[in-house]
Amino acid sequence: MRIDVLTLFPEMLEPFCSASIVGRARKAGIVEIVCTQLRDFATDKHKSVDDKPFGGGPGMVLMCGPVFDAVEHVESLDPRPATRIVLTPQGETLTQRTVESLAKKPRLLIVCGHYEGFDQRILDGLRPMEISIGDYVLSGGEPAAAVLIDAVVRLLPGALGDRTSADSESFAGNLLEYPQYTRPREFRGMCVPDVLLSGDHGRIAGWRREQAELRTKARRPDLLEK
Ligand code: 6GU
Repeated sequence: MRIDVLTLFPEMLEPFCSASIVGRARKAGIVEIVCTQLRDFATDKHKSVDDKPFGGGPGMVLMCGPVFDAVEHVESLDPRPATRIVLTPQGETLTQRTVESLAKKPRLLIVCGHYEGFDQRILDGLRPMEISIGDYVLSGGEPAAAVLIDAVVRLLPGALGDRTSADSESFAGNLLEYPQYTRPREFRGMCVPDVLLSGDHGRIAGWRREQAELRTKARRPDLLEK
């Protein structure tokens, strides 16, 4: 897979994309991630990418010209068709289901906004998917891009190394994860549940399933209704 990111702050994303699972997948050639500076596509001498909103109001709006030019330039660098994504709090909330469908695409092109938002003609003209990562406000799309890239890349074949698969995890089966323990058996008077030390794999699986259900019922009953 190839992922392009158009951003005014590539320095926020580059270290993220070089570390941990994403960094390793990149080194292994499982994903190619290219961050492109949107400001390089500004056309005036001040290198403007944003301007005041027509009709007045606070803040600044990302201009059409640099975004269209950057999208068209970056798309021309590779023949695979890109799924265009704009990160915006106005978008559809990201879910594991959407992540799974994006992980099957050959190429993603992610545009990070800043300021008050995008000129509406960017959305009308480029027809991207509009994605939000939740109901809270970020200063820009870069943290959301990091979230999206992480969630997608870990699903690519080979990205998690020797693990069987990612799909026993929270949300894949609409249940939260069961509690996990490792050494030591006792820490500051707190003990690992006996069942996990029993060696009885049937009982362990039953206990884990029950714990996952109890936890989901208590914390995220909305997941059980789905
Ligand atoms: Cl994608 N962008 C911004 N600026 N804020 C957000 C968001 C995105 N998702 C949640 N909040």
